[in-house]
Order: sequence, then C-alpha cells, then structure tokens
Amino acid sequence: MPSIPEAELIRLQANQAHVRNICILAHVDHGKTTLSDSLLASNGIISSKLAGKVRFLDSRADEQERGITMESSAISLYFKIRRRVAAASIAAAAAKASAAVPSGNVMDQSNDTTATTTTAGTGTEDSAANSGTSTPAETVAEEYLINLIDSPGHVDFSGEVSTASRLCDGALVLVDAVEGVCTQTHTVLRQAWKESVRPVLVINKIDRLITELQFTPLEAYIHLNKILEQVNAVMGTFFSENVLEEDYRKKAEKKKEQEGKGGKEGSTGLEDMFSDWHVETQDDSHIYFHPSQGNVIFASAIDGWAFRVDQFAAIYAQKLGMKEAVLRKCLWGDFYLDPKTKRVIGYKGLKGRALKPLAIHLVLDNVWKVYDVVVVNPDKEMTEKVVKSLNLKVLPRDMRSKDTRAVLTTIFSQWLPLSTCVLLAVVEQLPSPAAAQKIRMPKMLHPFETTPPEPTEDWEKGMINCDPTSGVVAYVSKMVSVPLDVLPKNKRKTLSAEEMRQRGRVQREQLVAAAKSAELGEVGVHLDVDEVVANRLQKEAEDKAAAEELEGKEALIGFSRIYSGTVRVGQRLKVLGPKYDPANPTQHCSEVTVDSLFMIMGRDLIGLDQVPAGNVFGIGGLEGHVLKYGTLWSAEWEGGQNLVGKGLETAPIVRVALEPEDPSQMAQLVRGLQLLNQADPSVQVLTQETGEHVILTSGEVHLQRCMADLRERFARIEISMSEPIVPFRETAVDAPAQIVTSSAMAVNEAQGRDQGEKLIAKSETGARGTIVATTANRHVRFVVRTVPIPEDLKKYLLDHAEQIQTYVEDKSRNAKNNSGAAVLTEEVETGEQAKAQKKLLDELTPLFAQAGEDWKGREKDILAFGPRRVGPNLLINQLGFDFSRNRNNSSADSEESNSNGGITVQDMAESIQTGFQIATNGGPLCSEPMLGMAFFLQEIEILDSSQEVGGGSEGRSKMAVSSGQVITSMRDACRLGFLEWSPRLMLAMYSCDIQTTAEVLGKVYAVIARRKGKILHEEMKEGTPFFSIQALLPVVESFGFSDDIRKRTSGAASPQLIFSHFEVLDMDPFWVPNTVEELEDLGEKADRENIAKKYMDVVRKRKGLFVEQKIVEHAEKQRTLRKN
Ligand SMILES: Nc1nc2c(ncn2[C@@H]2O[C@H](COP(=O)(O)OP(=O)(O)OP(=O)(O)O)[C@@H](O)[C@H]2O)c(=O)[nH]1
Ligand SMILES: [Mg+2]
Repeated sequence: MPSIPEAELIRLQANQAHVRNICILAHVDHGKTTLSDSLLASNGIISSKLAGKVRFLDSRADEQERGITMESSAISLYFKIRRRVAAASIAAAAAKASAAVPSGNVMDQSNDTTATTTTAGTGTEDSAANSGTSTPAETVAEEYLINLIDSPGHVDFSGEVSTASRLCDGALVLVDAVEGVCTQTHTVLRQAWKESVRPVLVINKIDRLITELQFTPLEAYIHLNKILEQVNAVMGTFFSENVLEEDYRKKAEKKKEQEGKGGKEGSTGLEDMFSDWHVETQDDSHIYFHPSQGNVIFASAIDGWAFRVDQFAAIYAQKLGMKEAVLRKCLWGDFYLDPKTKRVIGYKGLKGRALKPLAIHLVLDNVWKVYDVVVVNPDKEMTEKVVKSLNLKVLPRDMRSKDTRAVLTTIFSQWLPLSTCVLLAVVEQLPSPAAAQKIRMPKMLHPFETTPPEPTEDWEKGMINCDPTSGVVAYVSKMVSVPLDVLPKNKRKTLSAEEMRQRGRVQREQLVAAAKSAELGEVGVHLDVDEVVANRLQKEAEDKAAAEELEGKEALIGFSRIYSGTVRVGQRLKVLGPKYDPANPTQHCSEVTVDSLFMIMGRDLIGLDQVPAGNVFGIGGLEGHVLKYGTLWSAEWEGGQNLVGKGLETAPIVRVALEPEDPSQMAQLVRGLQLLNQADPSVQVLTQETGEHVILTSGEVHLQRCMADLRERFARIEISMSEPIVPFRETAVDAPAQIVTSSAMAVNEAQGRDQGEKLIAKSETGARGTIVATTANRHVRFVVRTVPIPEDLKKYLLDHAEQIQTYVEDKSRNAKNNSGAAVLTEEVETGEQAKAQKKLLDELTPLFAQAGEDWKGREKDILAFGPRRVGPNLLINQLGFDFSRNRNNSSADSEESNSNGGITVQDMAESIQTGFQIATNGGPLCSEPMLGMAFFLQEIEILDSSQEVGGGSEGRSKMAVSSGQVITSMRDACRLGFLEWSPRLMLAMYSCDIQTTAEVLGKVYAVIARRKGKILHEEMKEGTPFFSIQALLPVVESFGFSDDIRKRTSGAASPQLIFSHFEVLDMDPFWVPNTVEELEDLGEKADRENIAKKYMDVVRKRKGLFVEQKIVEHAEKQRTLRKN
C-alpha cells in the first residue's frame, strides 16, 4: 500500500467531525504496540507482512530489546470509508457524515450502517462483510484523520497513561483473552473514566484460546463472556461510585440550603428514600460493553484479524432472510437458530434441545475452522475449500506457502482485516473532538460541580464548542525530547520516486553530454565528467557534515492538544505553569512565540503552519517555559485557567545518586539531568544537601530507562550510579526493652556527656521513654516523654498526610510567627482554613480519646507535625500553658526580651521544635525518618536566666548559644527516648502482582520467599491454567526481582511492582542472643540472623555513620593453612 501524502493528513485536520483522537490502553504485554502495527500497515507506513512483528512504535532500542513500551508515541493515520447507500439516501448520508457524532449513549452511535459497506486504506474494495457487489455510483466516500497514541502498560510508566488519556477523546482498551482483567486494566479503565474518555473494548490474543489453550468454540464463548463480565463489573463500580458521590454532594447541598433557610423541620425521611431510588434508577446501560452494541472487538493482533459481530450480521442477514439490525442484536447472547424453522429463537424456545448459540454457530466456528485447517491440522485441500466458502480470493502462490502462519495472515487479511475493523469501530463508536469536548470540558473546568454552570466566558465557549475561530487554549501534557536531525527543517528532503528518477535522468544526460564533448574535443564546453562527479561528491560531503553536526543534539517538543482556536507559527501565547492560580495571574505565567508546529508521526515529524482546535500536535519553542506540563492560553485573553489534572504517577521510590565517571564532565551531567527532568513527567531530579545529584524513579525498569536516556541522549557521558538507595523508616514498639548493647550506645554517641555527668538521661521516676535533658551550658532543663503513637491514630495521620500538609502549609503561609503555638488552635484567618482545621480536630478528637488518658484532649496541644512539619510524628505540649501566648507571664515582645536580658521559655520554643524536626527526620537507628512517634513536652525550666544572659550583643550571642544547645539537647533527648522503647526498622513494601502458569508456580514462590516476600493471595483464573498471585515484597530486596523471576520461569511470569506502604520489620536491630540455646545456635552477636541489623548497618555504612563490626581477633586460627 502506498504511503499517504502528508498534504492529505494536513487537510483533514481542519475537518473536525472527521478527526478522532484516541489512545490504546492496557495492561503490560496485552498487545497494544502489535495492534498499532496493523493500523500503521494500512497506511503504508510499514509493510503488511511485517505488521505485528516490528512493533514500529517501540522505536527505542531498549524497548525493542525488552519487548515493552516505555514511552508513549503518537501517529496520525488516514482512514477512508466508502459507505454503500441507496441512491436516494446519498444526500442524507452525506449530511449525516458531516454532523458531529452524537454524544450520550454509546448505542446511539451505532450509526445506521445497515446498508453500508466499508473500505479501508486508500480505497480498495473491502471484502470484510460483503461479496463485492457495490458499484462506485452507490457509494459515498468519507475520509478520517485518526490521531493515535500508543501508551506503555508497565506500571512504572503509568504517568504516561495519564498523559495519553488527557489528550484523547476515546480509547481502545485491550484485554488479553487468556489473562483477562489485570491490575493495570483496572487502572487504565479508571483513568479513562476519570477523564471522560470513551472506551472501546478489544479482546485481543483470541488465537491463544485456539492454539494454546485448545478451547472449543463453546468453551471460548463461555470464557469470553466471563471476561466481558469482569470488565463490566469494573465499569459498574465506577458508575456506582460516581452516583453515590453525586448523591452525597446533592444531599450536602440541600442540607446547606435548608440550614440557610433557618432550619426547616427535619426531613420526613421520604427524601432520603427517593434519593436511594435515584441511585437505582439512573440509566447506566451506556457504560457497559456488549458485542451487540458494537463496542467490543475480538482480535488477534499478531495474526492481523479482528471483528465485531455486526460484520457477521451483514453477511448472514440475507442468507437467513432476516433484518440485519435484528440479527446484530442476536449475534451474542442466548439466541439460537432453530434448524427446522430456520428462525432465531431465544432460550425458552430451546425446549431442552442442545443447540449452539448463534455466536458460536455463525461466528466462532468459522474462525476456529480456519485455524484448524491451516495451523492446528494443516490440510491444503480443506484450506482451499474454506477459502472458497468464505468467498475470498487468495493467490495460489500464497496458499502454497510452507509457513502456515503466513497463509493464516493472508486469509484473514482478506476476510477480517484488523485495521478496517478497528478503525471503523473508532470512527463509529468514539466521539469527534467537538462532540467529546461538549462533555469533557465542563467536567475538566468544574470537576466538583454536579451540574456545571452554563459557559459565560469566551474561552469557556471556545473550549466547549471546540471552536477553531476562538482564542487559543491548549494543554501541553509532556515535553518529548527528539533528536535535532528529525526536525523537518533539518531533515534532508526525501525525494519521491519520480523526483529521484528525474534527478538521475538529468545527471545521466549531463554525463553523456560531458563525455561527448570530451570526445569531440569541443572547446568552450565547461562540463566534464570529473566535474560532475566532483560536484556530486562535494554535495554529499556537505550533507554529511551537516547531519553530523546535528547528530546527538536534542530538542524539546511539547506534546499537546488544542481545545479552542487555531495555533499558528509565530503567534504569541501565554504559558501557564502547573502552579498557576487564576487568583494570582502574574505568577507562573510567561509569554512565548510559537516557534514551530508538528504533526507527530511516530519517530518522524511533519512541519505544519497551523493547527485548528481538536487536534493532537507537537509544538516547538516552549523550552525554558514549560518544565513538564502546562497550559497555553491566547495572549489576548485576560487571566487563564489551569488545565493540569491529577495524574496516575506512582510514587517515585527508587533513588540513586549519580556522578560522572570523569569528574570534569559534571556540567554535562547537570544539563543532562535538566533535560531528563523536563522530558519525563514521572522522574524527580534532586540535588541533596550533600551536593549529590539524585534521581527518583518509580521502579527498576523506569530507572534503567532513565539511565539509558542520560547516557545516550541527554548527557552523553559515562555515568556511574550508586546502589539504589531504598528508604526506611524508624519506629518503636511497646515490647520488652533489650539489654542495650554497646552498639546501641554507640548509636547514641551523640548524647551529651560532660565529665562523666550525663546531661541527657533517662528519668528515674518518670514513665517509660521520659528523658531529662539539660543544655551543656546548664541554662535550660526540660523533660520530654517519647511514646509510640497508637495504631489507629498513626493510620489516620498516614492516610491524611495530604490534608495535613495542605492545612499546615496554608497556615504557615498565613501566620507570621507561629512558633510555640499549637498548630491546630491558633486563630485562623480565612474561612477555608477554619473549616479545614475544624474537620481535622473533629476527626482527631475521638482518636486521641481512644489512645488513653495521657492523650485525651491533647489534640489541641499539638505543637508540630514532623519531620518537615507535616510528617506522621507529633510534638505535644503537656506544659499546661500555651507557651507562645503566656510569654513567661510577661507581655514583652521578643525584641524586648532580648534586650532586657533573660531567656524566656518562649525563646526556646522554636529551638525545641527544630530539635524535634531534626530528630524525626533522622532517627537513632540509621538516621532515617521516624514514623509514628509522639513526644510530650512535659517540663521546661530556665535555670539562672537573668544573671547569665545580659543585654546587648553579648546577651544575644549567649542567647544564640543557648538556643543552639537546646536544639541539640532536644534532638538527643528525642532519640534517647525513642531507644527507651523497643526500636524497629520499617521496610518500604511493594505490592506485587504476578500472573503465572501452574507449572512454574513453585519457582515463583521460591523466588518470593528468598526475597523475604509474603504471599497475600493466590487465585486460579477460572477456565485457564493461570494463577494470579498477590504478594508483598520489601523494596530493598526487589532489585533484579523481575529478571530473576523471568529467568527462573523462562519468561512465563512477569511481576508488576507498585509501592504500597511501610511495614514494621518485627525484629529489634539490637537484639542479641541471650539464652544458652540462642547463643549456641547463633553465636555471640547473631549478626548472621539479625536482618534488621543487617539493613541498618548497610544504611549506616552508606551514610558514614558508626557501624559496629566484629573484627576477627585471631585471624590465623581461622585460616586453613596448607601443609606443604
Ligand atoms: N498469541 C498472540 N500474541 C500476541 C498478540 N498480540 C501481541 N502478542 C504478543 O504479545 C507480546 C506483547 O506485545 P506488545 O504489542 O509489545 O504488547 P504491549 O501491550 O504493547 O506491551 P507494553 O507496551 O509493554 O505494555 C508480544 O510478544 C506479541 O508478539 C496476539 O494477538 N496473539
Ligand atoms: Mg507496547
């Protein structure tokens, strides 16, 4: 098939009703890239023989090598349908074609294709569901532009799925017919739902049911129905979640209204009842997938076929003498063909007879038959018969091929070509940008409104109507890095065959003329053979030099979707950053000039002059203005609206430190990291306090991709990488304290000692964890008690981290000086904040009450959360007074207290908090953050304040010394208090999903057990030999896990790892064997067995902290000396 001229594609961009923006979403390895291959082949981008084998859109070397997609890529495709219509209805059909696809019920859209035939690609007659009876006079051609995005399925790259779905209006959601609904299927369906992206289900790899599982058509039918049920169950949960949420919101609104009216009498309960009915009565039929609705495709991407049942309806309607529309509804489900009456009957009509459902009889049997005669039991004669009965014209040469798979693809490419079926479904089932934006835009602009208000602003109208004449609104969802030599302006023009021939002709003529003139010895003719050749060589050398200069350089292109207006090269636009707030329009906002525009064609770009609303495109000139994502806004319009949505990104958990192999190349590394940070939305690039350059990635595969990118594209230098740094947490539990060993003491080296006198020591009289601390200059003495936070409260703090963070941040932004004041009680300025605080307090009160007498009512005395002011540890004021207000019973402000001498308790408040923040940020075990510890500040006393600290500069410097010492004392007191309890390390855990076959189950278990994982759940997938296992695996043990599992199971299992939570490792890192048996078993220090100590020591070693090591005393005794 010849490739489509660029001009055709560009022309179609302007025809909104004929544009579709779609993405392909699925769990990893369900066949997305393979499927897109067939679609590309239909446009002549790759050869149809190679479709399904090259995985063209996986253009990176590492993608091809590992066989998984790591970056989403986009491509624009051309699709032409020739609809067969009766002469009278041509006009009507044409009118219909130009109208926008109706929104709402998916079923509405099944377009009356009863009398239509389709052709794909550039217009060859399609035999998909017809015997070629149409005549050109009866057809209307419709052309479409399909902007397709292939997304990665691996969980490490879920960020890319959010990007893709943001730009699209429709999605093809693939499900592997054998594996069924997997974790990522769930995730991508949810993402599509959230973004109001309409899905079409593609059940792929049906060939595996035939060749691998050897299902009969009946078994396959039952199995496929189960998959449909699973997917619909997932959709159902989204729907009910939505309805309940809406209901809740409505009730809340109503309540508010009633309150506003001055409290009408309580509701009769009737309203509640009605609203419950409302949940049940909402129509949800349009969200489900059913073959008869045309939104389910059955496919085998690798063998290049796909069908929707209505294709078969078109074939059989005439044969059975039925109306096509009726047959279409019966082709999936409990409908049977009565052999006597030749009529379609329902289940009741069966009357005990064992008939096959129509779906098997008319559809699956045929597919199975082809596989049977070609692949399973190859039989040439039978194959020919089948081909004939299907009315296909296969060349004898193709039929004779020894490669059965090739015969199969040849037959299917004629009978059920994948690209036609899929693209037709896209065109019919998925909305055009104009139709989609009517639904998506109000939701995007007013995510919390049940009924979005009518648009009033120009930009709102422009977006909702997808108006190309309005001002520009576009969303840049990511920055893609492309090699400079790919940019159209740098590309050497590829010549068409005709131009090439023409050029050759000219050169030949010149050569002949030159040769002739040389022969004749003509004078005055300047052309000679050498000159022609030299000219050519020089031109080639110049081209090569230009190409070399560009090689290795990268440019950043914004991957965008335009919702309103038409963007043009040279236009000035506003760029709104992700933190842009309409209330503060001057911040996070800059202006750019559009440098270039592109249509993205996989690894190629086509230069454009303008892009109208409703298209996906690439834009140049944003470098330095957009970091990862942003909104483009017409410069003429005031203000703006931030379109940045919330993505799917998994929390980046794998952290490595990087440095160049050659230290002089640091600048390249820094530049490379900047580029990486821009080009990948899910990576985090940091420079630590120590000056180390660190990247955080969402998993091992993501890390490997980032490293490949840095080494080969962005920095282009050798980079050495530290061992992955895995985060731990430190906590303590209420278990018997161990005899504190020398290592614990060493850990706590920092605690202040002064000539044998302990300045920070355990209180003899106080409860467990109580520490009395005195600063080294003996100015301040305080008592702080450490207590592990009870489970429920800890869980609340962890689950509500985001709320606490927003609240505390808002507050510290508003408050001028809040040191020493309880975070939850100071008067708040804004209404929103007051509400947030009240909610937080209301929820904390019962939890504190449950926690015990000490805790009751203390939620009002929380001085700080830590570490970093927002974490899950608490500093609680138990002094009995609010020490920011009572200012030691004087009303002096801080200026005065400094000058008149004398340190006050208030002056210490900030230092105490800082000490708490430092301690919780790095606990005593291995300086990792603490989790779930509370510190009660019980007493604070200023010893001899007035005499020691005088006024003036001397006084101030003494003050500084004192507050510095309070910080260290508080830090050490918190750490020592922590060690009074039984300390524990907490491990970051991955939740791990593995699909595997029964044969290798044992091996999978062995690998998980060796890596200290725990199996949570194991389930056999009904009807298949597959098991799905859910496990928890410590992140620290996870490196190389995927490879290990793949190797040991010969590729039969591949895990998906997602960070889940921190879990306590129930082992005291300071535990040493005490009893005789333990000593016998484990030796004196138990360092072989104590995993907690092992982890702790690794971290301590990395951080340069003291590690207690056993040094062999008499080395020679342990050596086996060879006797000679
Ligand atoms: N038997 C069979 N194998 C298929 C089919 N489609 C794809 N595959 C195979 O499944 C594997 C994964 O295919 P891909 O197309 O790379 O899958 P993907 O969904 O793009 O994977 P990611 O992008 O990594 O998520 C490849 O080995 C394909 O050959 C199919 O219809 N039948
Ligand atoms: Mg892929």
